[in-house]
Amino acid sequence: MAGDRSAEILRRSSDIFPGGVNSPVRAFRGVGGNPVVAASGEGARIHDVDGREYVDYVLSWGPLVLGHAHPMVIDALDDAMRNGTSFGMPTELELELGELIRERMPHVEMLRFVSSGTEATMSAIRVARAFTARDTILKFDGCYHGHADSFLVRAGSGVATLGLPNSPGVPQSLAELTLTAPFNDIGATRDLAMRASGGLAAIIVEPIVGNSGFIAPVDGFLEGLRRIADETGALLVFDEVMTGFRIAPGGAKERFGVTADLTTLGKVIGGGLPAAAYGGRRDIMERIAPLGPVYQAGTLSGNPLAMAAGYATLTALTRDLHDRIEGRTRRLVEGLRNAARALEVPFTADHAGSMWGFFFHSGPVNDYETAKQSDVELFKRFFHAALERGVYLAPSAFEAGFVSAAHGDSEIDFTIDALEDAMRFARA
Ligand code: KE4
Repeated sequence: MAGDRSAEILRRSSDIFPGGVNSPVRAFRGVGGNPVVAASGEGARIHDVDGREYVDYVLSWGPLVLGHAHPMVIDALDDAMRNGTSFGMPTELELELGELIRERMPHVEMLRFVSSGTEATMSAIRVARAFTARDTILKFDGCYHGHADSFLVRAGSGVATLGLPNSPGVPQSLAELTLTAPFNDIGATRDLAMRASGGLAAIIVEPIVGNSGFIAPVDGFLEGLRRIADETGALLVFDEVMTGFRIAPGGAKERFGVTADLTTLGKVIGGGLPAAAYGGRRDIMERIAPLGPVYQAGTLSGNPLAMAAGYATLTALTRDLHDRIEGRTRRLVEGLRNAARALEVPFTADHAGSMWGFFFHSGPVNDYETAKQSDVELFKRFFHAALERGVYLAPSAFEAGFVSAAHGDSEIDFTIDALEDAMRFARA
């Protein structure tokens, strides 16, 4: 349960912010009870305003792949901010981060920085619609691509957590331009794509779904999307806002060998500050203003502090460090599987790189409909039991978890013991 100071802050916040929060999934509506209020973060740990400590597996919903307040990021910010915090002008910092991203993901031939994943996906769809001169897009049930109107159709993350079918306020005429297929169902996807009147502008997908819980693509699914895109003239968009620099150093292309026409990034590339990007084929990105006619702009796009934090983060995230974090993530997932097996709790868990997730479901979970059949009530009890034992998980059965460079063997051992005890308590 949240402490007294958290409760008091939330009481006041609820008077000024809808639900007391600045993003819905933080409100604990998916697990009940009051959210804890963060006070500080150090490495793998956070402290709430009541002085309680937790090993953190949310890591700001993905950005903090190095952990909280990493010295390299703090030093980079300290240097950058003394030169000013924003210019609204080109800077060398944005160039350095852009070139580093392209070095790691050469298929991103040209990119544009924005300040949130929503801006990145919204802009990617706009340029895809312009490039193809088509209006209809196809997304997947349970995938979340941010809160731009076209995406709030059977989305994941907070939309799934709150059980909202689709968001009011999205014009029906626009929602009709978004088709939704079941993730991992290439037949249904092909049928929808072939029947789309006027053809598809884009197929957008989370290469590994992190917004319905963790759901990996079955063999051949992403390759199938590539083929459908090629056959129909639609652009393939990999939304890597969450998977980027998490599932492999070179992202989905390295992990799955499938090349998207456009890629969106966010979270990790800002190192905890607001930065995201969209990019890909040069012939598509050259349609973006001021080079081309497709307009997109942003006051704080390429903000020097965010660029400095992102550059420090990606520089530190060597292939060797990525592999080490992946190894600890694997040990965590295997430890939880063993605990569930010993306790005879229906459970399935998986990971890719430093991103992981689980369901209280015997598995396999290959799509959102199956994910929704998991035992959410057990998840709620488990979440709070974990919190009481010093482990902070995503407050939703439909989110992924993350591990950072700061999660050492002692944190993983502590977590496996705590979560096994939480599972024993929650299953009763
Ligand atoms: P933002 O606009 O929140 O920066 O990014 C939107 C977005 C786009 N694409 C993917 C694959 C994403 O996961 C997200 C945002 N992820 C959620 C958590 N699942 C952010 C947390 C929140 O909404 O508070």
